[in-house]
Amino acid sequence: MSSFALTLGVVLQAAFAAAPAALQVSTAGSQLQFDPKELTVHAGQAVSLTFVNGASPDSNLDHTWALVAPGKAGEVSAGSAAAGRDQDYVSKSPDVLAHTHLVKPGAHETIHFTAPKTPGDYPYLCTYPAHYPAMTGVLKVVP
Ligand SMILES: [Cu+2]
Repeated sequence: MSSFALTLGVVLQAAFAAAPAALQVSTAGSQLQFDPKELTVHAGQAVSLTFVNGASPDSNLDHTWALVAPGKAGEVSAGSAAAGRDQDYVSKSPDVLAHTHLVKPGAHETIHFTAPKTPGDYPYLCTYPAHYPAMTGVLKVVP
């Protein structure tokens, strides 16, 4: 390979790594489930994530989407229930890495955050009281 092609390859790779990830996750209709239950991003990548509450508008099923540190989903769920509706049922714990507000049925919210710099499996959950552990998934952060 010529050094030009090699250089071009490195430049393109860097450009793709820097491109923001546009992710979408919704509820599985009115079920207490996320769809999909697995998402993948690169470590340190800029992410824009749209969470759609696909529950029937007359269901009263408010939801959140929150990304948390590995192993902390249960703890964050409990802390979020204690946080109450005034805080959108989202714990202020530093283990919460990114989150939406409380999203009403039929509504959606787009949030922007930087993916964790350390590769690994990061849980996401709905922090509304008692929706965890049903409403959970994994953000796979890859190098
Ligand atoms: Cu929920």
